[in-house]
Amino acid sequence: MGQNLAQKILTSHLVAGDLKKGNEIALRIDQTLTQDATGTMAYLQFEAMDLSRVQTECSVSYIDHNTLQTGFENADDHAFLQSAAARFGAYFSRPGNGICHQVHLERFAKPGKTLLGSDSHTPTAGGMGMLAMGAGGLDVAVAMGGGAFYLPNPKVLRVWLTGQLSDWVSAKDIILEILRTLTVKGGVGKIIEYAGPGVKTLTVPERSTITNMGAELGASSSIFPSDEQTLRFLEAQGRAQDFVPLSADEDATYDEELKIDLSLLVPMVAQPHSPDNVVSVSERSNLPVQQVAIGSCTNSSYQDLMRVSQILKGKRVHPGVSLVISPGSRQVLSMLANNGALTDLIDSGARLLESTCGPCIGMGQSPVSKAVSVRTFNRNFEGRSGTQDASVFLSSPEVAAACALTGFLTDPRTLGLPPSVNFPERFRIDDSMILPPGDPKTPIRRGPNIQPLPLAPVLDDMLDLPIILKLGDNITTDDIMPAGSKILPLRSNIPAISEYTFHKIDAQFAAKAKALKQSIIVAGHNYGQGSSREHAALAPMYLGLRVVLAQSFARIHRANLINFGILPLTFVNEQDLDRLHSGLILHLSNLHQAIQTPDSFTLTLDDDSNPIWVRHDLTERQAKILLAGGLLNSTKYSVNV
Ligand code: MIC
Ligand code: SF4
Repeated sequence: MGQNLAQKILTSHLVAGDLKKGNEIALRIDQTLTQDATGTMAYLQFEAMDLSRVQTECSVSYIDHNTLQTGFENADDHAFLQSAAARFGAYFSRPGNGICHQVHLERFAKPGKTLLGSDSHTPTAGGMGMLAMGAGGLDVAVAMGGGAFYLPNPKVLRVWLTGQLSDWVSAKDIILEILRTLTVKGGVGKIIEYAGPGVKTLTVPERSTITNMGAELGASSSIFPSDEQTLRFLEAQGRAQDFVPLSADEDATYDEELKIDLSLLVPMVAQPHSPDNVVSVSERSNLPVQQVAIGSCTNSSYQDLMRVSQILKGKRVHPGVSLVISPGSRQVLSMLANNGALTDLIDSGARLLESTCGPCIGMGQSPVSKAVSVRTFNRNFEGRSGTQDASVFLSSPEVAAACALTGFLTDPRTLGLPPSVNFPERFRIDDSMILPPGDPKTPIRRGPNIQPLPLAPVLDDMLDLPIILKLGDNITTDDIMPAGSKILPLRSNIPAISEYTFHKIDAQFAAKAKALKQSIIVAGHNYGQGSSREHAALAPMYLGLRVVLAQSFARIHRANLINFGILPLTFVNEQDLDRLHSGLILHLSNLHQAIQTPDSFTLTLDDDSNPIWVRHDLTERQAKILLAGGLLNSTKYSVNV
């Protein structure tokens, strides 16, 4: 029987486990990427493992998240990361060179290879036919050291594309339609594989908009075949030698399928406060808009911004709208400057930002109170923009540009002739802001913002844990550990950043947790969706969180909990969540034995009601990590744990 594309790459990289049997599999990782908000932890962890040089084909350390530099903290992190990259043998993409996923696509991604990144949008490189996955920094540090990456054996969902996009409809509308259909939980445990005659109509940057937002489906990865479009992109990037053709076998089978006729799609928006709250723009048109933000790793390619510049050329941004644009990379920015499109953007009244994540992660450009902000980004979680009461809508660049001109949520099809951008024969290639691996003797620069890593305590056999928080469904890692310009600079300092844990849900959380010393959280489905930030596990661990009992977990966050010694449990009977409330004490006994046997076990309650049945679903490897008090704590630690 033939194989699908995901299975082909999984098979060629499998080092443990069985693709047919389910359970956990382990993969060899060819490339890694880190960014500065998660990278300092990853490199501190790499250092703590006593490894001298990275063992991958290529590891790249990017600076793109924390570039506001309102104090010494960001710059300290940059200096640390630059010295660590040189010493440990990684490439270093300097601040200003661009957003990790955009630059990786342009300069490093290769079809058929595996990529592990300490950022949930690492699957962007799936647009290049690469199996690219997000993970916590510690898992990436292990992969940099040559260790395998473990993940639950994914199902493969085929999205079968037919037809061709109509004028003014774009790749963003395809992924918004998929989010509307499958929801933010719909991709959990799956690789989304794109196929069908519609695939060849999409360029690599368009495909990458789609694979990027597969993260919002909760998918482990998303992937497109490697074909003429891939070759065309690689040739234009001067990397034709990296091309290999790749596609599913004719008789390949899939676990699930979704069919989309591209010609039926219309311009869409995701409404506040979830990327799956999708409707057509026309359903919300005439809503006044105060801010438009164009950029992020989803929609800031050369073609995206060229289309925006054509829409804005010769016109003026509406006086009631603040338009900000952050190009995805220095390559994109210099091409816009070179061909005059930048002048069109400036003349229209757009405000130009650095080629970084910027407003996407609340690093500046928070909108006015109660604003409607239309953004080409991938996440619109409440408060992520930095303005708690803002309503953030996610859209394509075309919709965003139309709103900037009219001051209302606008279906761009009302604007007349659509933009038309030729795919460049050759991108402007200048890798001078990517520093190659340096001298292994390079001293590590450690400013006062770089604090030592806290280690998890060993899991006790018996625990009496008060419920510190009871939460609902789809709790994001932004809820657990918010980002933004005040908190992000503390990513290398766990004692300081832990003060902000669950800050937006309960400003007293850190103080309460410290007073309780040990605690448990109970929650609904998809706990920990969103970002890969391991700070959402590290900081609660530092504050004494020992167990999370949820109806279900997001993949990356569950792995991060285990890596940092927090036991993730799920309910056998989901309705039991209704019986729990904060303050109640849960008793766990014989835990060591319980997590080493596959059976479910019980927690007793101090109100003497019936016990609660729970499951751990840990593999033997994960149970060992928990018993040792987390991955780094394990005395028998090796990169092959
Ligand atoms: C995000 O988009 O939320 C981030 C910031 O890129 C995160 C990583 C982080 O928290 O540092 C992600 O997506 O993993
Ligand atoms: Fe950066 Fe936003 Fe992309 Fe995260 S989603 S990597 S913050 S641009």
